Amino acid sequence: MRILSGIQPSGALHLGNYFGMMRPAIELQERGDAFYFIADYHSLTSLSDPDVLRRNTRDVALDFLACGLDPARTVFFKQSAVPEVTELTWLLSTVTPMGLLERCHSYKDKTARGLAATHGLFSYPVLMAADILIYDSNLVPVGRDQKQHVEVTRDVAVKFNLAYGETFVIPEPEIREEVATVPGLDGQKMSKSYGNTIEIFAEEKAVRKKIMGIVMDSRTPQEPKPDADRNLAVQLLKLVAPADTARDYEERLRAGGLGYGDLKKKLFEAYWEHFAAARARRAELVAAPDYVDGVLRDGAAKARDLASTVLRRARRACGLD
Ligand code: AQP
Repeated sequence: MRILSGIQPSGALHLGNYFGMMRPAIELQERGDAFYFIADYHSLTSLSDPDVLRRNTRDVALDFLACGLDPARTVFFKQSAVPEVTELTWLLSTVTPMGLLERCHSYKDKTARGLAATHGLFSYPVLMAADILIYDSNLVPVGRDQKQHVEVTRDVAVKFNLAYGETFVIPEPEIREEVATVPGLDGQKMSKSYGNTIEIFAEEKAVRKKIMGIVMDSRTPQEPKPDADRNLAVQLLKLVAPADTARDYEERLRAGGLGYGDLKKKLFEAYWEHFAAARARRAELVAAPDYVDGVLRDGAAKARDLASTVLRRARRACGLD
């Protein structure tokens, strides 16, 4: 089974990225042949500073490796190190109905939030289809926000196969219900562009301030809170704390007697502890830039090998060769 997933270097990675995609992807390394990439072509739809793109790309590599991506098992590479994917994007775009792209939420959401309405942003799902299909991927671990794009990929692959004969594997999304949409500091989906994130690796003081600043309602600590399961800090605590700790805090909040300040303090402590080992590993990786470069270089060579084979198959199928 081949597993494929990507992450944009469009800003610092956060708990939504980690629990929605990185952790499931890291666990899936054990179950198959994993290909994970840093989606730098994609991030050009929202980033226009070359230095920032270079720095973010490096940071994503460090973050993913620190969190447990194992380059001995997984092919890890920069999307743009495999330019074959852009050629496949063109082939796929010729069978992609406009209506399919027009129905995608992401374009509407992002332009509504002020991103430039470019062709790249509009056709992003076709590049994503190429990302997935060019590695004959079977499984794509993603957060719920990407489900529609994996469905577009499936539709495009079926269209191409119908037009030119069996060429592409039809992939399945893998979405974990319990972390399908991790909420941000304001309760909306945690997202780099909403400014509501808790980064995986940020300065202690800055994250503490963010967590302690989560706005709660004005009920007194003594008041029982029957809606404790909907409390944002409880929801986040369930992700980062041991299950019995999270359950205990939820029960104490429900019963009354636990103040929001103490709950947020616990959330910060659990968050800090959850990523302690990864933080130490990241510091080691920062000091080993040649190692990180080597991982990405080796990954790109392996990815390119497979991508060229699949691209050749597609070129032959549609008559270019
Ligand atoms: N809040 C979230 N809950 C669950 N999964 C999430 N993902 C992102 N946010 C959440 C998943 O992370 C993977 C990589 O995402 P991405 O950075 O490539 O793009 P994104 O989904 O657009 O992430 P952001 O933070 O929301 O970035 P911006 O603001 O730049 O658009 C994907 O699998 C995604 O589902």
